[in-house]
Amino acid sequence: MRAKQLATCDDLRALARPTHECQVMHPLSEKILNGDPRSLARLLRAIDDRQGSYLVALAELYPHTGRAKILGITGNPGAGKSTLTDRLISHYRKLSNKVGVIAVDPTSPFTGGAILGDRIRMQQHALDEGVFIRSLATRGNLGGISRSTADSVHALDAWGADVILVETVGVGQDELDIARLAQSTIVVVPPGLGDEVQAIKAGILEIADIFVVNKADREGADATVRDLESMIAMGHELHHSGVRKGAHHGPQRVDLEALQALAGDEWLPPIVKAVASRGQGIGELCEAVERHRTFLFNSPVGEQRRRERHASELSKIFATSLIERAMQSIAGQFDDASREVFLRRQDPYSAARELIAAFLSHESSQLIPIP
Ligand SMILES: Nc1nc2c(ncn2[C@@H]2O[C@H](COP(=O)(O)OP(=O)(O)OP(=O)(O)O)[C@@H](O)[C@H]2O)c(=O)[nH]1
Ligand SMILES: [Mg+2]
Repeated sequence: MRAKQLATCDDLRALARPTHECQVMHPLSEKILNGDPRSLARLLRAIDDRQGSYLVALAELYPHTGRAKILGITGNPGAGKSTLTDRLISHYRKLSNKVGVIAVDPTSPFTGGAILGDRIRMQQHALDEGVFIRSLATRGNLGGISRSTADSVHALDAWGADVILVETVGVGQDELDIARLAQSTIVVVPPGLGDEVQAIKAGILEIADIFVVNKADREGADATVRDLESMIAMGHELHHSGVRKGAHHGPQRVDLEALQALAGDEWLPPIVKAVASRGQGIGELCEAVERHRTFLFNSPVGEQRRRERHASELSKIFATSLIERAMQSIAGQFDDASREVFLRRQDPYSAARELIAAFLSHESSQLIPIP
């Protein structure tokens, strides 16, 4: 005999709703699908505030997403990310693409000037109906902001953005998470970082799909390109395989073609030199973006990357929802357990195991068989 399906009380309440209720779309969804910017702005505010029925709207919009190019632009403070973003907006607008921009700003509430700076810098696009710019301040709540950013990307995608640019300062773990939302992550590096290039390596190298050495009008751009080339070669542990040219001191040239041949189907991040303030290098950057998209959409390794991106989004939502739900049902027990751990009467692993058991038992008492 087949096991009876189980449903929670909430599921049953949803099933008991009159069917016509399910057929009416959320008031914002329909307008957003028709490209209305005001409704998009309202949904983005609701997403930020986690307010109202924004999840219903997002669920309705999701089947209409997946069309946009999502580009992350990250790098150290002052590297020229906003200037580059501004140039990319102009580039894609010339191609008649609709563009969405999310500028995630980690500025503390005490210094909060940078968002204003971004707004002014991008102001030339403010009256353009084909551009939607949203600044999100993190105010110390980075975990929350990475979720809001992901949801906002879906909303912009459903609104009809052909390109979505997400600018974030790539410093901490949560900002790296935001960068990972993107299909193609562009890491902007100014010249002259020297040893600091090594320092940014740890987190940023893994997420870079394309490097931009910006401010190439300044001294040291070629040296930075060489630093990055060696970093990429080392990252792929291929530097023993004869891909370095010459034998002089300091960073050596790397034969990128040989490296690519050795890397096979793996994507090696190209390095583009740019002077964002003068609009130089933007064409090359966009060509690199297109090549990366061809890799993502036309190769098994690329498909694997896209699957992993979605799995990672689902896993984060699953984990957060699970913990929220568990905390609701066993909040009192959690407080008791943390006191026991504090008093050294119980170790944290045993306490966590007991909490899981209490949660599962609470949940199963809520289950009722579907008749
Ligand atoms: N010389 C030169 N200056 C540039 C270039 N690109 C940007 N800048 C300048 O660098 C400064 C910082 O540029 P932004 O675009 O604000 O840099 P950002 O990375 O967005 O900065 P934050 O958002 O504050 O982290 C500005 O004064 C720009 O005008 C460039 O290619 N060459
Ligand atoms: Mg900026």
